Amino acid sequence: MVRLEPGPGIVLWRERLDRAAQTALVAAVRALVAEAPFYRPQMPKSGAPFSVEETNFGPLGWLSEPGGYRYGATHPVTGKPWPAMPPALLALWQAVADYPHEPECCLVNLYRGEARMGLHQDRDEEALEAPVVSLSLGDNARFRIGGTTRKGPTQSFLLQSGDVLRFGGPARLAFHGIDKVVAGSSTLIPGGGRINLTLRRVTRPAA
Ligand code: MD6
Ligand code: FE
Repeated sequence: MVRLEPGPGIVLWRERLDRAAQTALVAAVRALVAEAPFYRPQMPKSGAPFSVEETNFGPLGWLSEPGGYRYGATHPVTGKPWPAMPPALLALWQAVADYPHEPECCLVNLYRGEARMGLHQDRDEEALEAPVVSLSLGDNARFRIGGTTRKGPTQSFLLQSGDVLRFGGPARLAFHGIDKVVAGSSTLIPGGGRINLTLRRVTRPAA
């Protein structure tokens, strides 16, 4: 495992999970997706469909709807509460987040075909003092990150299966996105593609 610091507040652990751990996590995700299926979110206002499919685990799920972004406790299609986060993800958060409270949302992004994610900030959380931790599984992806304004310089690096990225502090509100996914670069996920699991604290813990 190699720990890199591509910029202030950004930490990247290369292959933080070995292949066996990745395989186990994919199996856990697939089992939970049977309860909380992937669905295609819609952009605020326009209602245009995302190219990625999403679901969530944990007490709160992140939702994008024509009315805007929000956190909610239930799946928009099934109406059921989101399944609990796999213990391996809670353990990962505890190992890398450097934050004393549990995450509340695990957003699951599935990239197949030409799916990508435009530059955005993660800023729908009250607990901005908590970092965001993300894990990549499956195909390689070109990740782009800049500063806290939409304009200005950016850098990009490849995220590979098993890589863990944390951003917090000065990078907590950095703009970031996925330029492209390299189809066929990994055999981890049955049916191919890339899964990204993003862990976040949403509410500010009671003092
Ligand atoms: C992705 N990731 O890797 C999209 N957000 O597919 C994110 O949007 C992200 O990787 C906040 C923190 C880390 C991330
Ligand atoms: Fe994000």
